Amino acid sequence: MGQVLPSRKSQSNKKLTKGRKNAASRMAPFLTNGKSMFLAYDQGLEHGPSVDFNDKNVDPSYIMDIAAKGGFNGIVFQKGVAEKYYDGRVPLILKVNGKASIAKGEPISRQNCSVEYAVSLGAKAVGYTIYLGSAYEHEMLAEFGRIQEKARENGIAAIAWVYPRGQAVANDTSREIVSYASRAGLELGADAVKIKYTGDPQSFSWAVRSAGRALVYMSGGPKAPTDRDFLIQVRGAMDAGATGLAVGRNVWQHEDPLLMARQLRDIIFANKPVELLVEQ
Ligand code: FBP
Repeated sequence: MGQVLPSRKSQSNKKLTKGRKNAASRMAPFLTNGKSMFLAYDQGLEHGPSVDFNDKNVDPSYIMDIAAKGGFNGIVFQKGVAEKYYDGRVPLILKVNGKASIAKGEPISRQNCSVEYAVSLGAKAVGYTIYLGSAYEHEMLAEFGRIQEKARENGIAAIAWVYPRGQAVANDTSREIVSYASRAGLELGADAVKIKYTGDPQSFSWAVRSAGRALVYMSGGPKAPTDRDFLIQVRGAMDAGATGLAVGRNVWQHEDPLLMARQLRDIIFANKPVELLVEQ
């Protein structure tokens, strides 16, 4: 009897299933029961040490330790910091572009590290910032396209920081612009998008919806006046369907970063209300 070959339909279904499974599995190193939190530490390049750092957090070893002891699912470094300080305790997301804040004008952030080099440093994902709406948007869209494909070839995730910015952007946290950012991430092939919070769960849920199967991470922002203020934002993002949070300053500028990390874990993984964590 001749061999029974699988039908063309079942072959293509298998390919489709494999493609979808891969999309989820690329982010798997960063997920705990489908949720996660990342510690971001590229502000030394983005803002300069005198703006954000103090005697403690200027030292990347201090941050590596917070990431490990605080139960973070990922640490975000530029390559220079990764080369000298990454110790493997937490999965690495390597930022492959970045810019300083000295020059003003329309923002552009260009690639400074190859995907292959990121992999050689231990990265399980690459991160890339796109300033959507900038006069140089086209350059970043094209570059992210190449990086996303290289990430696929190397079997790692591509995470897009999508920040609408430039003269054309009047309000970078409006429902319209943030959902445009998250959708752009999906359209461009990002496995996950990191976007600003819109200010309330209803409007943020449209941004999550617009991202489709791309996972959504809320971006932390400057340190909030109180813990409660920040935790309310995180609670809102999670209620809106976010996968988690990518945070920097609100953790490592905190006088007790591990306390803040524990409160974030309580919201993200244990689904606790803010009222149970901090006093009114
Ligand atoms: P924070 O939680 O400190 O805001 O970090 C998130 C982040 O995306 C960093 O990765 C990046 O350095 C910073 O924000 C960029 O901030 P901005 O472009 O808004 O100045």
